[in-house]
Amino acid sequence: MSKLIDKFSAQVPGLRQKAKDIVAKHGSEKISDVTVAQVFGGMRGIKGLICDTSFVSPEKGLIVRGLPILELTERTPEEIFWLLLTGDLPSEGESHDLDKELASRSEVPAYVFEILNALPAECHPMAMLNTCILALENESVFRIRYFEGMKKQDYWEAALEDGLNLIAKIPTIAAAVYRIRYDKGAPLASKPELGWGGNFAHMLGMDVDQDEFAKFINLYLNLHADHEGGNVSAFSCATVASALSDPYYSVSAGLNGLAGPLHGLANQECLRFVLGIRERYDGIPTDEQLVEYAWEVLNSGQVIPGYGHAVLRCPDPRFVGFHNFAEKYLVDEPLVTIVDKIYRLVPDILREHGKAKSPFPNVDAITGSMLYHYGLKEYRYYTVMFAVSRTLGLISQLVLSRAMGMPIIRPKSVTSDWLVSQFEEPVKV
Ligand code: CMX
Repeated sequence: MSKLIDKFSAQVPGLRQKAKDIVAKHGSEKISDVTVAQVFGGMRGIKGLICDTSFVSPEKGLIVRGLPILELTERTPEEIFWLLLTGDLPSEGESHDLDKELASRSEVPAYVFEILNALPAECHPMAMLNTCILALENESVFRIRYFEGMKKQDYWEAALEDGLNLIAKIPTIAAAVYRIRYDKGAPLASKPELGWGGNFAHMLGMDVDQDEFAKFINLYLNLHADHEGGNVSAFSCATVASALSDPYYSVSAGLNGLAGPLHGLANQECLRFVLGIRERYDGIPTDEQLVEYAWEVLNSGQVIPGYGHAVLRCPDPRFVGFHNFAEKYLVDEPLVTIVDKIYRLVPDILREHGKAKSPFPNVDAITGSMLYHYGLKEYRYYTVMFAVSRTLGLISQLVLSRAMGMPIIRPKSVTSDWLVSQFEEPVKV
C-alpha cells in the first residue's frame, strides 16, 4: 500500500467520528439564514456545505488546510494533493512515494487515444478531455466494487483508488488533447521521472526553456487545484458523487461546470480581452485608450473577464502568485504589461460602473497571457490545464466526503408561487 493510502486510512475513523460528534453536539444549532434574495441569487453566502480541503476568505483569499496559498507556491502539485487530502504537507520520503505511486498508474489505455483521434477536428478541447474521462469510467474500481456489495465504510478506499488512477493519467490525456487537437504531432512519450507537473510540461512539447516552463506549469497546477466547496466545479462534482456515481462520472460533471465562461473558461476570455486590446491599439495602449476600451466592453453589457468574484473581496492571491512569477521571469512580455495596466486601471472603472461586488482581479486575469508567452497560444485549450489541476481538489473533496460518510445531496426547492404565498395574501378575484 502507498504511504498516502496508509496515512489517509489511519485518519478515516477519526474523520467519521468527528462528523458524528459535531452533529451529536451541535446538530440543532443554526449557522445560516436564507433570504429570498439569496434564493434568487445563486445561493450566494448560504452556508450549507462542508469542505475541509480549503477555505476562501473574502479578505485573504485561498487558505489550503490553514496555510495561505502564497506560502505554498514553491510546492509541487503532488504535495498540494497530499496536503488537501490529509491536512499535512508530505515529508520528502512521502512525496517521493506519491510520485512513484502516480507514475505506476499513469499508463493510458490505447482506446483513449483512438477516441481522441476520432473526434471532429473542431471539437472543444474541454469536450475532448471530458469524453476521455467518461470513456475511462470503464475502468472504475468504485463501480465494480459497489455492485459486488462494497460496504459503506469502504467507499472512500475505492474512490481513492479511482481518484489516484485518474490523477495519474490526466496529464497524459490532456497533453494528447493539445497535440491532437492542434496538429502538433503524435502525443509524446510520458517521462514520469519528471514528476506529475514536469511530465505534463514535457508532454505538451513546447519549444521553450523546459526548466522554466516546468516551473511555470507546476505553479499553474498548484494554484488552481482547489477553491473550497461551493464553486460550480466542486459543488457539481460533490453532488454527482453523493449519488455514489463513481469518481470518473463525478469529476467529469465538475469539469463540465469548469467549462463555463463564468468559471474556468474565463481564462480563455481574459486572453481574448488582452489580445483584443493589443490588436486595437497596435501594442500597449495608453491609459486613456485602455479606459476607453474597458468602458466599451461594459457599456455593451459584457463583463471584464478576470475581474470580480463570487466570494473574494480582495485581489486574488493566486493572481498575485502568478504576477510575482511574471515579474521574475516574464519581464519583457508586452501582454503582461497590458495585464498590469488593466490591474492598475480597471478596479476604479468597475467601482465607477457600480455593479461588481469585487472590482479586483481573479486568478484568470493573468494566466492566459503567461501561457501565450510560452507559446501556448491556443486559448481554447486553457481550461483543460485548469481541469488537470482542479482534478486534485475534486478528488480530495470527494474522497473526504465518502470517508466522512456524507449522504446524498438533496436541498429542498420551492416554487416561486409558494414563496410569494409565504409573504402575501392570495389575490382575490
Ligand atoms: N465586469 C462587469 N460586470 C461584472 C463583473 C465584471 N468583471 N463582475 C461582476 N459583474 C456584474 C455581474 O454581471 C452582476 O451584474 P447583473 O446584476 O447585471 O447580473 C453584478 O456585477 C453583480 O455581480 P457580483 O455579485 O459582483 O458577482 P457574481 O458573484 O454574480 O459573479 C463572477 C462572479 C466571477 C461570475 C463575475 O464577477 C464575473 O462574471 N466575472 C467575469 C468572469 C470571470 O472572471 N470569471 C472567473 C471567476 C473565477 C473562476 O470561478 O474561475
